Amino acid sequence: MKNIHWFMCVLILTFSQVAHADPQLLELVGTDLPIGAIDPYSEGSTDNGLTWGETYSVGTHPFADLPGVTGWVNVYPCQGNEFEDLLGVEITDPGAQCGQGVGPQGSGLETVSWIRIRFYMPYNFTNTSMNLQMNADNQGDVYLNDEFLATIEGQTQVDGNFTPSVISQHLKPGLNTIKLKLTDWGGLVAFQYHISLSFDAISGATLVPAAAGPEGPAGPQGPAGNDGADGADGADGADGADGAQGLAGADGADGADGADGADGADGADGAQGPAGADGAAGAQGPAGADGAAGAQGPAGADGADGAQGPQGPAGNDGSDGADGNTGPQGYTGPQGPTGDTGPQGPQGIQGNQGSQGATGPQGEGLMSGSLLFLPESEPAPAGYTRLGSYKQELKNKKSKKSNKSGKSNKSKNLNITIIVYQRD
Ligand SMILES: [Ca+2]
Repeated sequence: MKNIHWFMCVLILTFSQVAHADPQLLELVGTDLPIGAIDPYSEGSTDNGLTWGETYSVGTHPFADLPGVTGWVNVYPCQGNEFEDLLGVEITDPGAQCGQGVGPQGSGLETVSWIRIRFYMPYNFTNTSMNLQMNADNQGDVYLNDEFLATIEGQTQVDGNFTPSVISQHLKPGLNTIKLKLTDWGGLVAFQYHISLSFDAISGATLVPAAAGPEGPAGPQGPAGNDGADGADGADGADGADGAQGLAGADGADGADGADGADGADGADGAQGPAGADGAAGAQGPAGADGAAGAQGPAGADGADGAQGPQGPAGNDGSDGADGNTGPQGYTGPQGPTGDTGPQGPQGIQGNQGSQGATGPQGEGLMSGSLLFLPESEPAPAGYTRLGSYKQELKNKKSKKSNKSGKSNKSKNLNITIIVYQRD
């Protein structure tokens, strides 16, 4: 499929069997291939041209397309905003894996990739013109055979600036290279192109297939072409014309002189001899160096979780937290036990004199120094001092009254001990 596309779209040739030039056309489109397809015309480099590899169709792009072109190309198999690229590789570093820049222009964080398109031009081409159209996210510097042509930003159709005189100044027979320095400022990164190169020559241009490896050295020069055939004898002895130059070979030897003509009037010149045969092709050059390494394969599946490790050592105690707000007042608790009697307080201030009390009962009426006589059986009274005692015989009057009743006829005296107290 890819080879068919390459054959049909890249190169339109008109062959010529004779030595006069015909119109030739080389047309390159990047790209209308499906997403993930390798662009057969361009090669990419992420190391400033040290090595070159494939470029990829990355599908549509938010920028406007070039007329007649629908897909975009990137050196990386991604545009920088997917979780994995077109080859299934997980994207963990968009800058390294997709060429995605991370800053605006001039921030110093741009990423750069290079693209090149190579083709061979025949010898002796004329009337050359190039229609070069490119889109770049975000900036492209365009070179032809290392000669700077233009800088484009976003969609810029570099068209019409490359006049035949400019093109003829930079184009050359043999290998030619168009380069694009692609600088990205962030987000998506891709480029798009449509190149039409027309000229007149006896043969067309030949594309160097992408990722074909470096160019081999030139082969040795082919052998000289055969000598041109002798010119036909001139009717009147004129020399025959030189043989035609062999293609790519050394000049053919001069044709042999024609035979002398007969005397007489000169005849007309003989017809030109046929062209000499083409020289043999040069030996094939040595094989090119190996192409750049392929893209990294997809990441493997995640491994199973490992066993739980041993418990780590206890951490240090954290610092005390800030004091909390004062909580609401709690419920009243049960009454506590009676406390111990406290020390005697200081003497209080003398109170006011109380009101006069009620009149008390009448006292005993004895003044200090008065004597009080009490029988020995009575307890000592308060407020008195005992002075002494004595015995006294008392007449029993009660017994005389009883005698009048006739029951008791004999009186009896009472002997008692009297204690004498004195009022204090
Ligand atoms: Ca961008």
